[in-house]
Amino acid sequence: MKPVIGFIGLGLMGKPMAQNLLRAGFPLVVWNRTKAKADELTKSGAKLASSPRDAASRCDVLITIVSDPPALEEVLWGSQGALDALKRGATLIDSSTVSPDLARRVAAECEKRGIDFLDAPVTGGTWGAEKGELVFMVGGKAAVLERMTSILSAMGKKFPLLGPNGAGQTVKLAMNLLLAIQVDGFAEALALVTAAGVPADRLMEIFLSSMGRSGVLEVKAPMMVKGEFPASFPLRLMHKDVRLALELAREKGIMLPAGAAAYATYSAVKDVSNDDPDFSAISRFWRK
Ligand code: NA7
Repeated sequence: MKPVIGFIGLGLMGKPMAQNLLRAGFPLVVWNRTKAKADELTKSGAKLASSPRDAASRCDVLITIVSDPPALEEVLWGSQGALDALKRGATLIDSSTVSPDLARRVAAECEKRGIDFLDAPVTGGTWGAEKGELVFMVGGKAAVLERMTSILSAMGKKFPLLGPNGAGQTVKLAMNLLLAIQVDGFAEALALVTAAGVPADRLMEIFLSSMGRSGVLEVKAPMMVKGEFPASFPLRLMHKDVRLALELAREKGIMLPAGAAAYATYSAVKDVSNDDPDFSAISRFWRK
């Protein structure tokens, strides 16, 4: 019999992930702060929980994917928090992007309660979430990951174990730092040619056949040239991830000068954007 899965956080990423679990035949109990986002899932057969605590009490495996560290703390430890309601022997998988330090705190609290825990943030964007082709970056124990394979494969194509709890979040922050800097780099190149009076198309022509091209830029560069930024990965979340990467660097005593510069630019754009754009909207920094 398939385990009952609790799912908390039906945002851009969480909803398609939960849909894939339903499609794969897992019994699903969902909770989202904004209840309406659960409608499609409940129509397709998911049960609706009244709180994180209620979702946790009704499942064998709980998956959380919420915005940021305060949101995760709220769903786990808030007045209706999930952690105290999980059964001994249950498994918690957190796919939010948070600090490695918070992941280790969650792991310690789980251990006290006899609950298995994996930090398993994802990469692949909404496209990967919809297709069930996410890559999970996993921190935790191999035996726990092994038991979760059938669940993770309903949502993703790869789930390598990267080390003990916290390692998944560490690699995720490093990856997003890299993506943030690449997209900032293209935005600067675009600003330079445009300011110098050469049309953006000319830059694109060379860029797409040069060593400078990359997976993320093949998707984001055309959006930046057009000036259209529908959120696939919102700038507010990339801003949070670069901040978490810089905090981790400070904690470890290293400098990330390019990351710090990119953070300042993302911050400036975040402060003037009220439409929740994609992180490629960093190129707005140079718009008059
Ligand atoms: P979204 O689309 O912004 O979704 C965020 C989700 O987190 C959404 O379900 C929110 O509920 C939920 N949230 C935010 N704050 C809280 C609090 N305080 N309590 C409970 N639930 C909360 O983000 P994505 O799906 O793109 O990304 C999710 C994570 O994956 C994030 O860490 C990324 O960096 C990677 P709402 O619907 O707003 O009520």
